[in-house]
Amino acid sequence: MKAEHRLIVVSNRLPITAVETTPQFQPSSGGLISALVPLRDDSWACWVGSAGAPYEPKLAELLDEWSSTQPCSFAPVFLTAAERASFYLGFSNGVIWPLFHGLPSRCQFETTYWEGYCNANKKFADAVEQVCRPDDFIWVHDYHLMMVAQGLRSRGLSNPIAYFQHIPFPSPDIFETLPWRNEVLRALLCFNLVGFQTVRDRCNFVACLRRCLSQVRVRPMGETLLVRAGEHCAHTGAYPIGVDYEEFARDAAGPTISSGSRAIQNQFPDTQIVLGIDRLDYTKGIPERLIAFEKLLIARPELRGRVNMVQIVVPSREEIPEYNQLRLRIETLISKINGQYSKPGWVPIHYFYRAISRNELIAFYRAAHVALVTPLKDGMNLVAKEFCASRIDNRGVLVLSEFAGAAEELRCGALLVNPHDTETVARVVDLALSMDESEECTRMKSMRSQIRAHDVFHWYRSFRAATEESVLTMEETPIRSLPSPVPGVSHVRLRRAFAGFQFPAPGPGVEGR
Ligand code: GDG
Repeated sequence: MKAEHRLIVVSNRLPITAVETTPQFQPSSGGLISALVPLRDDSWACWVGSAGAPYEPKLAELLDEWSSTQPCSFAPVFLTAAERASFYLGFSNGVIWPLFHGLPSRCQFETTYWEGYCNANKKFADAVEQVCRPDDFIWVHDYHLMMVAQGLRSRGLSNPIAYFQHIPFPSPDIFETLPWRNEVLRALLCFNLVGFQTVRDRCNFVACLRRCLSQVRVRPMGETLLVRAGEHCAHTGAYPIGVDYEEFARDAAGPTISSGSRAIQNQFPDTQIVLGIDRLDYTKGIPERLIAFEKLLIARPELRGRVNMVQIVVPSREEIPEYNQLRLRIETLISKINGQYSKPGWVPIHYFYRAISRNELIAFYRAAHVALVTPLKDGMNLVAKEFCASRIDNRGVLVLSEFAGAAEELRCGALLVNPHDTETVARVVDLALSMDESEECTRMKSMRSQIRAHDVFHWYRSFRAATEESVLTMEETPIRSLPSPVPGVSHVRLRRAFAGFQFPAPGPGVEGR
């Protein structure tokens, strides 16, 4: 591997976040961080992201110190409170998050949010420009940062820049409600590669290009599509994210988790556990799931005292009022159900509103009879995959929303449900609780082999290979048939920049898995 061929990772959050009001850090939470952390290898030169707090000299110093002990350096982006309000809370989580999850009625299309988003994306691009060398590969993550490649191209950077979107991409009827739809699409086409979780998302992206932009041409190129719209051009493909299967399986087999899982089962003697684990979010379908569980208790009263639901909710985006309202709704539903059906020695729903340790999480995965993963819409959903990876006993049933990206891969063994149809969810949970052992094993084995073969390292390798391919293809395509992907940057210049570009092979920690 040549030293100059390095990887710059860019995400909204660094893997650690400042604890408010104190100069301290804690690990960041969420699926994106869970997925990226195990991938760090020798080629990772720098991780650019927000530190989760405005600039403060003590914080910057602490972060610097901490960064020097890590395998790759960290370039913090410090956002002011006003920038955070418009970029993060306003546009990213008040517009793009609901819109891309198919909920346009929740969007607040404020021009000031859009302006804040564009300005913050410029700030991220500034930070990348400062750490970036001419032939570094830049890998941008998720919907907060869709304008970063455009910012870098306008500064004249011609590095390969790839984008992976962890959340869904909506259909044209939904996407076109965005007042800045064309700006967003054109900015996405400044990346060399635009990657999605599922084929459905990629199809939606192409359909949105066709609907909103003129002169759109699409050409299949191996595993990807080459899409062009006027002066803009990029590759696009589907790369379903995975989990570190071997690590989950190894940890699940260890003595700490085995005894932790037994301890949980002992606390629920003679009852089956139905498990839900989610970040607090309206896309995760938590109230609908609780209603389905109540319908199960109504339809099958003999299950009362014989089944427990354990719902773990990890606090998230607490400064957004809607999230607090959601928490209130969940807690009201739980107390109503518990108030109605509890009897001495048995409470139907056990509820945790906090993050638990990774060991406890895996112990719960192992102790559960049924994992109830029912988002209304989800890019992938790692909980579904982690549950299966942890089931070294090949037991446990996964009830999975057909609207989670994971459904595309796990239909081989999961019981798929429409999370809005709470009566059917209740019936399917009932089926799951009474499934015979051999069917349970066959289904779980089949999901585990899929998850093992398509783990997070497979995802990483495929995505990097596709970026390399997209750069090479661009070199081979005759200039006349391929308009410059970047206004103001000639093909000659791009070709010169990519000439002889070789992507570093994944480090030993990756290859070995
Ligand atoms: C986004 C997309 C996509 C949860 N509770 C605890 C805990 N977790 C971990 C899980 C899992 C992660 O958080 C949640 O990941 P998800 O995939 O379910 O959801 P998002 O955060 O919404 O992630 C999603 C993902 O990005 C990756 O591309 O799958 O669709 O929305 O890893 O294990 N971890 C610990 N304690 C908890 O209490 N330690």
